[in-house]
Formats: sequence, C-alpha cells, structure tokens
Amino acid sequence: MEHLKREDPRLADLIEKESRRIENTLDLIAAENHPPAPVLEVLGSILTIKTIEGYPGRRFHGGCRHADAVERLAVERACRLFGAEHANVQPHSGTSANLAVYFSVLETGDRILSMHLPHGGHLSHGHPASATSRCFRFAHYPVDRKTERIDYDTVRELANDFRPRLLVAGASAYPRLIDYAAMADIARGVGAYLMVDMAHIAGLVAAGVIPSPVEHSDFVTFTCYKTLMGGRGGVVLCRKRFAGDLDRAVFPGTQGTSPVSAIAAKAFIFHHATRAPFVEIQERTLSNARTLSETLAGAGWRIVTGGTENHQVLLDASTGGLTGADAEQRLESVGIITNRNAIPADAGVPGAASGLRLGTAAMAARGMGPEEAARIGVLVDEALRGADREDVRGRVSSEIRSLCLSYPVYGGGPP
Ligand code: DSN
Repeated sequence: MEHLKREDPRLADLIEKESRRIENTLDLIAAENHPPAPVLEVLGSILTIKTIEGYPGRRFHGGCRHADAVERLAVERACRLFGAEHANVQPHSGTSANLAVYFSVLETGDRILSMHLPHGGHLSHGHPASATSRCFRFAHYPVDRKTERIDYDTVRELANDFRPRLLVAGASAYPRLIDYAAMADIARGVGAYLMVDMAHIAGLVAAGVIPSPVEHSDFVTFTCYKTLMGGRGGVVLCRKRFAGDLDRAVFPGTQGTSPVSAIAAKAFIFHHATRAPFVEIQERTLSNARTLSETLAGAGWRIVTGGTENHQVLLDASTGGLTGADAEQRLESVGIITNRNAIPADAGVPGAASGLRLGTAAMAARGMGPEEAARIGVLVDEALRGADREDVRGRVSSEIRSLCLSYPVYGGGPP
C-alpha cells in the first residue's frame, strides 16, 4: 500500500481501519467470510486492467491471451469441482447470475415460482423492489407455518396452479437442507426448468459436507464470497444444452466486460476448495452452527426451524422482546457483527425484521471451533440481555476482543 499511502493517505487510513476492524471483531454475518490471502493478492493484481468483452478465443478486444487462459482455467476448475457440464464465471454478482439464467431460457413476462422473501428467499427471486419482478411474473411459495420448513406438497400445488416455466430453489435465510430431487420432480411435473441458487452454501457443497444440487438442476447459481470463502462475484453452472443461451444472456445480454482479477480469484478458490484445509473449515462451519444454535436455544432463544443443517442460525429476537435491529445493534456494540433478518413470523408485516441471522463461516475460517462457538453463544445471549448494563457490555466486549486476537485473520495487517 506504499503508493496509496503516499498519494491518498486518507483512503489508505480507511483501509487500515477496516483491516483492524476485521481483526478485532467477530464476523457472524452469514453472507461474509475471511478469504485466504492469495484471493486478496489476485483481486488487487494487474489482471484488473484488462477489458475482455466476449469469451476466450472470441473477444472483442486484442491482447487477451493470458486473460483467456485465466478464464478457461476458472471454467475448467468450476466444472470439475461441482461436477457441472458448463460454467459461466463472468457474472458480477449473484443477482447478475440469476438475471442471466432468467433471460437465457425465458421470455419477458414468463412465470417463475420461487421462495417468499420473508421466508428465506432473495430479492433477485422476484421481490417487488427488484427489477426481476418487472421483467417476469413471480409467485412465491411459503414455508410451513408450524415447522418453518419448505412443504414440498405446497410447492407442488402452487406449481400445478401457477404453471411456472422456471422453479427457483435456494434461499438467503433458510437454515435447513433443501430436497433438490423433490424440487426437480415438481419442476418436471409442470414442464419447468429448475434453477437452484446455492449462493450461501456453495462452500459446503464444494467440500461435499452437504448434498449438491448440481445433478438435479438445469441451472445452479452461486456467489463466491460466502461459505466458498472469496473473492467476489457470481457463477452459473448449467447443462451443456443451455451453454450457448446462458453465455449470450451473460454477455452481451445483461453485462459488459467482467474484471479478469475477479475471474482469477474464482479460479483460485475453486482450486483451494479441493484441499484438505478448506474441507476442514467447512466441516467446522457446520459443527459451529449446530453448537451455536444449541447454546442459544438452551439460553431460551427461539431458533427458527428449531435448529440448523448449514452455516446459518436464525434467531427470533422477539423471544427476548427485541427487534432484529435492536439485536444487531446490541451485538455490534460489543464487537459481534451480525445482521437483522425477516423471519417467517414477520410475513405480512411490511419492513419487520424480528430475526437475527448468524453465520459461522468466517469464525471457522479464522480457526475457531465448537468450543469457541459454545462460548460465543453464551456471550451473544449475555450481550442481548444485558445491553443496559455497562459492566456486562464491558466484560463481553473485552472477551470478544481477546478471542479475536487469539485467532488472527491475517495477523499483521492486510496482505
Ligand atoms: N444475499 C445477501 C445476503 O444474503 O446477505 C448478500 O450476499
């Protein structure tokens, strides 16, 4: 950073502060992770300079020899890692990846059935605030009111009534496994394509610690920065027969040039994901989530769906008389970073977020295991209930800080 420090010390200072924040606080945001240092090197590398509209061997700009090799490597590694027939590694984000799938095989105005947002879905699955809802007609399936899990009979009934051309499975706040075979069967029954958005769980799938949707789906989309550990941006996997339509829908359909540095970071992480330490982190992510969930339930908090089978724990903050926003703020004040989230009980109450979404991927990446997860559960409970007591806040805050210092992310500053 010596050039930046010299030319823009104010910006350099903000980067250093962010680096200290990452080291000194506990990241429990389910949509974040601590990428391995090479990811940051690749993202900040010279590869960011090149403009590459098109695909390897078919570019609209000269000088793409090395960029082509990088993209081919990323595609080859993505297909091998996930057992996919085709991969497009150019999407800027998960939303761009989803949009490209919609535009690849659907016509504007076609029907899509996806999960209701307050029940765990995602904005790009047709929320009224998302442009996706202005291009396609969406209906949403709920989770079961009692179990808060997907009821596949309900999804089937809705599919039979609505006759979607695309069924979307996958969620951004759903702590349970999804039965992809059942979803594929429902889609087939109405002649719909099946797209699985595995953005949150891609790392767990890559490590083989939870089931993969790939063999059941026509399209699978994901992002790289959650359980998959970095860098940024989205990916689409699909069956060979959709490859041409999908690639055209990404470029030129919905985006222009993609940063080669981001594609290269994807190539790195697909390689990294085949190694034993990555698999160990994913295993720890799962066991930490179970421990955190059990500790919080033991302390009297209602856990949405009663537990977890992935990296997420959804806590009903109203059990302690709090909103999700109160809970998020109370935890941040002691160095625990989370995010408020709607939960199924909020459905129909605009803007309500009674939930708090906790994720264990980043804590596992910095080396913490179930013992730390259990202690963190106790500290979360104390911080939520004892927010008006300065002594409690001080004690929790200092314990979180020393826990973080014992598990450095990058040690002496940004690599
Ligand atoms: N999809 C958003 C989330 O789950 O928080 C951001 O990745």
